[in-house]
Order: sequence, then C-alpha cells, then structure tokens
Amino acid sequence: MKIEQIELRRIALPYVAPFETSGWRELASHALLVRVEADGVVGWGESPVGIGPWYNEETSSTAWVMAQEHLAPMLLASELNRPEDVAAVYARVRGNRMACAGFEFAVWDLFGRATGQSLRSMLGGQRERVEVGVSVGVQPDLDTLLRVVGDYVAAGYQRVKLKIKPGWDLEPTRLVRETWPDLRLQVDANSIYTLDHAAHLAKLDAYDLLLIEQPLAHDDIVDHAKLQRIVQTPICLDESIVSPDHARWALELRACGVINIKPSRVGGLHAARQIHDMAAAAGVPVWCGGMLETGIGRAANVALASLPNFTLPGDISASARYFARDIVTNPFVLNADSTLTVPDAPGSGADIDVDFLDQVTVEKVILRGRLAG
Ligand code: SMG
Ligand code: MG
Repeated sequence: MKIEQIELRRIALPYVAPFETSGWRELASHALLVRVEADGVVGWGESPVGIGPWYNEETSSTAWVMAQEHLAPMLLASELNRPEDVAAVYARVRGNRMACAGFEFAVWDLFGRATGQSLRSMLGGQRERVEVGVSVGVQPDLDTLLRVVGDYVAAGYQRVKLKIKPGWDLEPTRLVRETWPDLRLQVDANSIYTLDHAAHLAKLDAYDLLLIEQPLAHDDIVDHAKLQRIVQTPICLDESIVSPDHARWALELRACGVINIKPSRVGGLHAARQIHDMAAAAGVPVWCGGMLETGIGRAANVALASLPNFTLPGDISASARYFARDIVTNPFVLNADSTLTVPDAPGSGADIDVDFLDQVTVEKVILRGRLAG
C-alpha cells in the first residue's frame, strides 16, 4: 500500500479545567493530527504534543515542522505492507517520537478500516472493557483537592492519580488516603525530585499507593534503580521509557516495578506492544498512560490497554473529563465499573466530527506523493 495524501492539522481545543503538573500548567490540547489516505480509505492519528517542551522535548511547533519537512515525505515515499512497517520507515529519525507516533497511529487506523479489522484485534488485545482512572493535577489548596477528587469518585472513577511536587506531596496524599481508605491511589511527580529526596519519598510508603510515577529526572534510569531499593512502593517509569531498549535497560537494572506505556511517547503502537511483551516476560505489570488526548489518540490508547499485561487502570478517562466537546462524534464515556468500552468497529473506531474539527483547527496543510514516472 502506498499513502497517496497526508493532511496535517494543528488544533487548539480547550480543556474543561487547567491541568497542572509539578512543572507546568496546560489550558488546551495543541495536538498535531494526521490524516492519511490510500485507495479511498482514510486513517487518523494524533501526536499529543504540548505547547512547550515541559513533558518531553517535543512541542506543537517542533512536531509541525518535523511532520511537514521529514515525516510526511518519508511516509509518502514508502511502500507499506503492514502497519508495523512504519517503525522501519522512521527508524532513522532521532527522537521526535510523538511526531512519528501520530503517523503510525494513522496507518494502523487506515489498515484496520481497509481490512475491516478493529485496532484491538490487530494488536492482539483481549479485553472488551479496560479499567481506567483519573489523573488529578496540582490544586490550589487541600479543600479544592478533596472536592475535585470527590467529584471524580462520585462520577465512578475507582482509581485516582495525584500529581505531586515538593510542598504538595505527603499532605495531599495522606488526606486523600484518609478520606477514601479503599481508593486505588497513585502519585506522579513528573521528574521533579532528586535522589536527595529519597528519605522524603519513602514516607509515601505509608499511604498504600499502587505506585510512585517518575519521581526523578525525565531521562534517568540509574538513579531510579537506586531509589527503588530505598522505597517500598513500586516505582513506575513514564518519561524515561522512550523505546523498547529503554524498557529493557530499566528491567535489567530493576529500576521500576511497573511501567507506564504511552504509545505516543515511544513512537507508536508497535514499540508500545514490544514494551508490553518485554514487561510481561519479566513479570512487570504495565498500564496505559495518557497525554490528555482527543478522541483520536484516546481510541489508540484504549485498544492498546486491552492487551493482557495492562493489569493496572489506565490514565484514559472519559472524554468529558477533558473536553466540553470532543472532535469525534462517538466520545468515550465511563461505564459504571470504572471502565471504558474498547471499540470493535474497523480501525480505531473513532468517528471524526469534521465540522467541529474545522472550528478548532489553527493550521492545516495537505501533502501528496510524487506521481510515478
Ligand atoms: O491523559 O488523563 C490524562 C493525563 C494523564 O497525568 C497524565 N499525564 O506524566 O503521566 C503524565 C501526565 C502527562 C501530561 S502532559 C500534559
Ligand atoms: Mg506521568
């Protein structure tokens, strides 16, 4: 199969509430969207990049340039026999994995729609529903935190993740744990601490957490291995695991007890599935992280999370937790058992709301392959 045309869009889609981590605050999705077309079939993918280089090195602008100058031309010049071939097309690209992932997702979607297979079945997923939780950003004060968590618990979320940072860690965690003794609870530091904080972080062991996510540097594995020997709660790596090799290094060093897999962070679903398989072989559970995706990226995450070793709830909340209106006509809704239903329609199953998408699109370009001869 040869991709004949690629449409790229940048969007600005406001969140229902600002999202604040240990290091930055986001007000809207600035994702890059990729639409690929071949033989009259269309596939969509999302690169959930942020406005600034705060989560990782990529931004909405770097992805936009990479997509037009390199990634789209490389894909248009390639012959694809299966979605996994996209990883080989981009093997020469250093970094820029979120930008690459948007194209890879779009090709999976295209192949699924062309062959009538759901993304779940193409990936080898088994579950029809996947367990999910909600990620709660840093709040202005403890009262607000209790109200926000209480609203999510009332909405049916059975697992909550708290963003933490120095000065907003032990006390919020203690309070939420005391208020909801049976809640599945975990924390995420987004790389704000150092090994000097090891004794402080070990105090989190008192709160029966599922895991402590990415406490140390975004590109560290070695110090996390040292920290895991001091802290009893499983360390979960997010930012540090950008490829299957990084997962292998972390597993070999026993740097974590859990891995957060975001297919966008590792360049796509093929690499994500390799990490899943490697972790399963090592007896390390994984769960699907989130980048506040629209319905397009969310569908890829939900399909991935149906694989067997995704045994912890994902950061894949219902669409309404992020957006007043999504850019798909079939947004995900939360089931009463704190799950999302995995689509079984061909491809990702996301149906694009083109009219609304046009309203939130800030830039759009179309690239075509060179005609043969
Ligand atoms: O998609 O529900 C979601 C957000 C989950 O907390 C979340 N993601 O480090 O895991 C993480 C953060 C990164 C967010 S960057 C905007
Ligand atoms: Mg994280």
